[in-house]
Amino acid sequence: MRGTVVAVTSASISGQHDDRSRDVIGDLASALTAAIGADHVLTPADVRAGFETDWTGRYRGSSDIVARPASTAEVSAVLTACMEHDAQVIAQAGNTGLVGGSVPRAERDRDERPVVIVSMRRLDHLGAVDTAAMQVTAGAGTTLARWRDHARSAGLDTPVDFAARDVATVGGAIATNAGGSRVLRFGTMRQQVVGIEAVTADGSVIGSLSGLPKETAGLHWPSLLTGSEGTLAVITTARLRLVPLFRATITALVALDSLAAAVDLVGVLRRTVPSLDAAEIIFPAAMELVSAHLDRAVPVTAPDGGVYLMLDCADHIDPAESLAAALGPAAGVVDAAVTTDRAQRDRLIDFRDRITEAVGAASTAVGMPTFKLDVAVPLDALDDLLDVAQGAADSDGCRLVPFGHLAEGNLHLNHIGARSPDQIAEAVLRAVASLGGTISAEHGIGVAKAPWLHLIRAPADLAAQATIRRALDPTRSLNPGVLDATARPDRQPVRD
Ligand code: 2HG
Ligand code: ZN
Repeated sequence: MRGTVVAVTSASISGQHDDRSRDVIGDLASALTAAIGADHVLTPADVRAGFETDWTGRYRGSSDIVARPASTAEVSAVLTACMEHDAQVIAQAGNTGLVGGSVPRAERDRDERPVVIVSMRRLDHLGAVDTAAMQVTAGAGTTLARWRDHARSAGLDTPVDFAARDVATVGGAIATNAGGSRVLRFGTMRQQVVGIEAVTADGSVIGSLSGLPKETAGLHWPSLLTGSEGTLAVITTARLRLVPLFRATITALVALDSLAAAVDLVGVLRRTVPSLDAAEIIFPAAMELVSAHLDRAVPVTAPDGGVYLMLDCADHIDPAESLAAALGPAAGVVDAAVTTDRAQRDRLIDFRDRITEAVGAASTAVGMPTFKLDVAVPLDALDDLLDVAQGAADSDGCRLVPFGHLAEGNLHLNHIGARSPDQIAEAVLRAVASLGGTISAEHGIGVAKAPWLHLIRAPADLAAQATIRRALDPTRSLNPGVLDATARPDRQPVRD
């Protein structure tokens, strides 16, 4: 948990407001205290500060109160109080988001309304694993690692996994329709949510946790709320699908002579190796960075113009033979380090899982937050996308570190030391759209991509989305600015 727990006193309300708004915030703090207890209504600026900046340090906003409810009923009481006091609500859990969607808006984009961050961390309950239905109920604040460990303790596994698993939560993963490395086998978070409970801006509780695999009885809340980034309702609990726990695993770090060879190999593996669990692409710039960060030599070397693929297979029977049969004749494979040993696998996987950490360290070293773009294009457009991204990075003078999830054509373009992020975004996101891709594959739109949403959504489409949003949140209280196609790039992001 971040920050210290302190009781509310009127003296602890921040000094940036006039008397009238200080009164409103004081009244709201009292109402929240009555709803969830003084220990969970945090007002001092230094305590709130821990909730006001995102993981990258790029997005920072200001709030008046942090409320920490522990149940759906408490979330409902918090949102009711917020509505009565005309407050805006930012739901936050792990705060590992990368698009500025889980922190409040920057001071300059704020209006007069009070801003409450609703921290979901205390909603971390896990129900008993239903092994027959292969489902479990989890509070929105449950971390992906706890969800996974809980499933594994019952002989099952979780279908979604990614590097931020120790901090990222179920609620955040649903809100952003997160993906990660197992998408090629099990799909994104959207495919895992079989039931949902959420609270709308007026405090109403909607949804169901019955988890019935077949039901056609009106709107499907899991489908509507997944990916809505806290703009339609605050997700409090989810009924989640589980998958078999495959104990026979093998990991291969493969060096290939070209991106085209990697794309072909993944196609072969998807068609012939049903145990394929992950196919992560690491470009040399990312491999060099993570290798230096880990102070560990890469066991295989890709030639100039080559790439690395981190492959993972998992099955009930040893997948080694089928992987070897597919890798052996594959064109363009230069070298491969293959292991079934747990400790050695972890050391190999570090070269993929710790790239974000390595990028973070490099950003700290240059004293600038990294500019991250998460995009996807059809596989045959990846080369063109990389050319545009490299061109934009060269014009800016920053360092491009690309890696991602190859089967979905999903690249994470990290720009270290970027001086003109908006110009890079403009060039890359326009190219992505014209190549038939998406400006966000798994991180969401947040505030970071909102100005470019129009590139991939028609005006009528955006208008229909705005109508749905207004219907559920008529006072525009939930995560304002996020997923807002009318946002202008010069209003965000906040730069140091
Ligand atoms: C991953 O795939 C995450 O590890 C983070 O989506 C990507 O740091 C990033 O750009
Ligand atoms: Zn990713």
